[in-house]
Amino acid sequence: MKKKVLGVLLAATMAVGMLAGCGGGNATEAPADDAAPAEEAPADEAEAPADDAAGDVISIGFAQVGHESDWRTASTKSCQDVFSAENGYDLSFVDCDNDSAAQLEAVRNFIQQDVDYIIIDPIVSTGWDTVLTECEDAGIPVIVIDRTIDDSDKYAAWVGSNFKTEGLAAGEWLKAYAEKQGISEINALVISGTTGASAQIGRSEGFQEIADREGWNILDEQTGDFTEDGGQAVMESYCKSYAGKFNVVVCQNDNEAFGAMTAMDNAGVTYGLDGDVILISFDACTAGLEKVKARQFSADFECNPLAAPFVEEVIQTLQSGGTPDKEVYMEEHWFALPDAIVDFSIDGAAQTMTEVTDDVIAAQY
Ligand code: GZL
Repeated sequence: MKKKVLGVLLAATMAVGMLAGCGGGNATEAPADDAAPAEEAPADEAEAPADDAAGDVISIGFAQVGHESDWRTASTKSCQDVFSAENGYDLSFVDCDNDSAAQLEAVRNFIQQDVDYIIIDPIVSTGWDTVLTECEDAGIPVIVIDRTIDDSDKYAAWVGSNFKTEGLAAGEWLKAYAEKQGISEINALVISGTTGASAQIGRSEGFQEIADREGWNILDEQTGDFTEDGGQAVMESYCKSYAGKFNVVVCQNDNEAFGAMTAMDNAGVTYGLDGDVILISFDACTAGLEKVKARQFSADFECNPLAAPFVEEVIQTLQSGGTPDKEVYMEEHWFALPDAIVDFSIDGAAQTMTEVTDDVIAAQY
């Protein structure tokens, strides 16, 4: 369908602000001046029919990273639920299976299909300017979600998280928790995410900044590619190479941490609130919070996957001829059990930790 930018008033769906997550979390610092933290979620309004004035369906091409984690599953479901046929959309979804070449090809196919909008969650943050120029030349607005594109700004908006803040939160929490536990020396092993993904870059950068400031030993950092198999393979290697030398393991997503648990179990290494090793994870998916509740994860730092309602607001703004905020930051929460809830700040901003209860787990994604 030819895309149209319409002067259709969508005030009813625009007036309501939006709030990501369960509410009351740590609003992510928005580094850019024009960044606007996401506000109150438009609840029912997000389900309002999105047809344009002609009643035509709005076509969307979505090039998703892959299916590598629980987080990814929730991200995909969020988009499929919001951009459904009953909501007035025609969603062309491509799972790019962590293959950057396939992702670029998917975007070019969307251009050929002349969709109204293209959504991209970029596997890696570079190599995008050429294809985004092709989208611009075709008059197709691009909305980036989750991970960032660092070599081009030819997109209408980005909706996601501040990954460096997540890394800083994990580091500042570890400092406070180690002090509470009377741990004076940190010897950490890091299982990082997909190399070159902005989530990996930001979490590594944030945690390393605290490690450098505190004089911690980062014994090694290897990629687990955000998968459970990857986390297990790296942790098996670590258990051999650094046996008895580490007291912290940082996994850059829950699925890597699940794999690391298996490897440490097999190697007889104890972890979690009652073990020898502090185990830190990111994402805070439902299964991850269950590990926190079981005292196996020491803490879990959320990255909110439910971007679609905020993307829909961007599309509605564009449909009505408006200009969306260039950056929309999702709220994040930092999760632990009471034994591991400590006071800490990020760049002087006091942080709130959320206790993991059965209700919190039931409400997660
Ligand atoms: C982060 C997202 C990452 C998650 C992983 O925003 O891109 O990719 O942390 C996922 O679970 O694989």
